[in-house]
Amino acid sequence: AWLKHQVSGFKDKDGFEREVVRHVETTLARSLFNCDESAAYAACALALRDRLILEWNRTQQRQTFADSKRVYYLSLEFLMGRALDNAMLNVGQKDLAKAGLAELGFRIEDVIQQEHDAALGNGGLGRLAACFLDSLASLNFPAWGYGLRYRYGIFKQEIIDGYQVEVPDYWLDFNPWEFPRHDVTVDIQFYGNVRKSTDEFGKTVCHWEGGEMVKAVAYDVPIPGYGTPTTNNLRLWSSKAASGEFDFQKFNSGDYESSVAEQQRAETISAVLYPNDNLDRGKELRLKQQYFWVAASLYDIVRRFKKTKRSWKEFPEQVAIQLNDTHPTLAIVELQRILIDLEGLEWDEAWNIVVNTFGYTNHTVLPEALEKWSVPLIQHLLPRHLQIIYEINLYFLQDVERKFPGDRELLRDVSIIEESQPKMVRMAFLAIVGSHKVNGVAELHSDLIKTTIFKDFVKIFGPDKFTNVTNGITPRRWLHQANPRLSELIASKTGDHGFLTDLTKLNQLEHYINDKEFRKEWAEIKYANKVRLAKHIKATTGVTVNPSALFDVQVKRIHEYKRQQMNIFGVIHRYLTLKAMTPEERQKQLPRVSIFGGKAAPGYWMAKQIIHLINSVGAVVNNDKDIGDLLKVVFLEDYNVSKAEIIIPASDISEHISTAGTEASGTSNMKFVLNGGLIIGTCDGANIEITREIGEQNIFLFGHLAEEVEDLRHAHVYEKQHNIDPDLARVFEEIEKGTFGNPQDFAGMISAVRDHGDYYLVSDDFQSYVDTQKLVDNAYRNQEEWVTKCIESVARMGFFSSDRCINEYAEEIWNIEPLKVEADQ
Ligand code: 26Y
Repeated sequence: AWLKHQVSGFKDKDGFEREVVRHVETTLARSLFNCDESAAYAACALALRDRLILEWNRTQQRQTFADSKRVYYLSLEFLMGRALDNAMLNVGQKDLAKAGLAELGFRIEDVIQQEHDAALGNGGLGRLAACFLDSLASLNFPAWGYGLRYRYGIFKQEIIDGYQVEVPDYWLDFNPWEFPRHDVTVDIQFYGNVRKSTDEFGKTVCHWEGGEMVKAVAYDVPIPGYGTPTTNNLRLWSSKAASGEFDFQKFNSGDYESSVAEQQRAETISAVLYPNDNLDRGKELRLKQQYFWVAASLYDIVRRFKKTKRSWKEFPEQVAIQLNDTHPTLAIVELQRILIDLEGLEWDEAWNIVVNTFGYTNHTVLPEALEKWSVPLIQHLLPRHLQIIYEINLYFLQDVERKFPGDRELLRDVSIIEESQPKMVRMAFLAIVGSHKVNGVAELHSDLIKTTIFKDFVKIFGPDKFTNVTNGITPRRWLHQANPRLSELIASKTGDHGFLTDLTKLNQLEHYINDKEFRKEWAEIKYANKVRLAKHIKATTGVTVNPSALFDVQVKRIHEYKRQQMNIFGVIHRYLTLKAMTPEERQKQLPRVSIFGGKAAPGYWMAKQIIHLINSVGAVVNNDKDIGDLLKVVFLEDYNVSKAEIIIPASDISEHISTAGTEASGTSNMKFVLNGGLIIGTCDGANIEITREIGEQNIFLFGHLAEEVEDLRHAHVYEKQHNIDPDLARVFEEIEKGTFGNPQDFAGMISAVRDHGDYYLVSDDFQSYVDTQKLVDNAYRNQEEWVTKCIESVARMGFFSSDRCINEYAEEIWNIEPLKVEADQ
């Protein structure tokens, strides 16, 4: 009953089996006798895909026919993970598939694991986009995602001798989830110059001429909603040479090699995802990616709008475009260009349409992550766009001058063009000026952008332009799929799986907090998930861990602001404390497994040093006979979405310990709590709202507050040698003695704290961190109370569904409504 819509699925397992066999024998041209797990995966995916396509076509027809407003989510990253399990669950066919596969001699878990992750993203921002697509379809919103079809996703991480090594992630060998649309192409122009002419009415018209052409080819990915008739579309653009397979002129004149080279140059644009997360490097190829993707997407959106034969002023009533960070900001300029240069609208009329169409989401306040592009680079690559940017800036600054006459400082501070050498275009400022709403991703973050980096814009546009939409996660993937046993247990108490579409229903669990049988099953499920992770740890690292120990997890991109260095320093402190004890004392300590995972940007030297230290500490601690099971330290290689699905449900405590004010929201914090784990964390990002929802008694908060950070940093500047916390100094001493290998290897991490101002306040928060970890130990000793905390927390996590989040965007920013289907509602 909770699955509102029954898709055109298989009637029974036999029907499913027949289709799998058909695909094995015909599509894959293999015999059933040599059908291995990978062939079983392929056939299973193809069988399911056939059904998905029907729903997808119907959805697109329905949405076109209804002619209602659509939302377009522009994101350079979509961190989708695997699709098969998600597709089976969303269309309600997993049980049947499981039975069918079993008859063919396969375990569904093994088949699912054959799939390569679609890893077109770095971290939080990309995974958020993926959760949003799931919610948009599950809530029946007419929505499209637009992104790039990278040939290489985020690199695969190998750990060799304790160091990160990057391996290319070529993932497209077999991808049944994408449909090439060779008939949907857009020619994209680069370079060239601008010619002016005068039309018959004496108006100046600009023509962007010459330069290079590259072709964008659409690849579509179906996004099924959970139990809904909606299957939305994710359109990814791939680049190829505009002249087709070969430049025939060059080919015929014998210059075969250079025509192939040209082809390859064009394909370079969509070749690789940039692996930086929260660090802007200003590479020309990345700007090319951004324009390529934005221009193709806008051409597509405008083409679709034009088919409705409406007048241009209705554009914002038909189209909402959300910018996932500043990466697609050129879309603002491109739409203005289309309207004035190609469609002949007046500037003001066009600009009104533009502003009412766009919304901009900010994901960071870190200065090094705020995008800027040099004026000479834009001038070279996109000459007409630079002119339009200057004109947007001119009108904006005139407006500022009218509101605040004579304030030269203000004009300089808010100018879209930074008067540096070379001049730079500040993309966040352009995004703010060109959008009707700007949002942060958690309350604290949204407050911070209003009072720090964007405060002048609040003064100019008023506070209503700025809003908060606290992030959320999809409970389908992050509870139902990742933790099926917990999902079933919850369903057995709440009556059905309705909590998966209305997560606030989890609050019914509060009635069962004292239910003995329920608590026992709850604890058993956590234990089973830990056993599963322990097996994974053994298989991938060789380290044996005790599933009864407290599992302490920090998995996320490696970054100084996220403070994995503080965590490993804390681990060393724990190790030294244990070593100093008598064997009798040691007997009384609580065993703990410290689990790390995450990728470092290939050029981020300090992050790589942190990974190396974690592995070096593990090598010593894990082999120390005095320590045994009391402390294990593991670094899990190649953290990604499918690994997260194993790791998160197995956590007892997870670490979300960023310097206050630096982590915009965090979303894994929500995933861990939803899976019955607790948090040790700072008062940062969504941790604050999680605390408000689940109660202070259920979270381990520590450290300085965001409002104190600036003063603390400032104070260090005046102390020549920063006064280090004594326990931390002891840890440094041990590293410098060579206990964990060559101390030179870790000198940078230590001097960042001791000699370079400790920008991330590792020393300032260390005492508080260590003390709070002791509280965690003590709390875990009381298993009864611990389980109570976990159940109470899960019961109160309803707010953090991405469904709630998407409904807020729909209401506050996009002004769109779901598209109901008569027969289903
Ligand atoms: C400029 C470019 C190199 C760049 C590329 C990727 C800049 C930023 C990023 C990625 C940022 C990111 O993942 N931000 C995270 O977004 C999450 C979703 O809102 C937040 O939960 C998380 O706090 C934030 O760090």
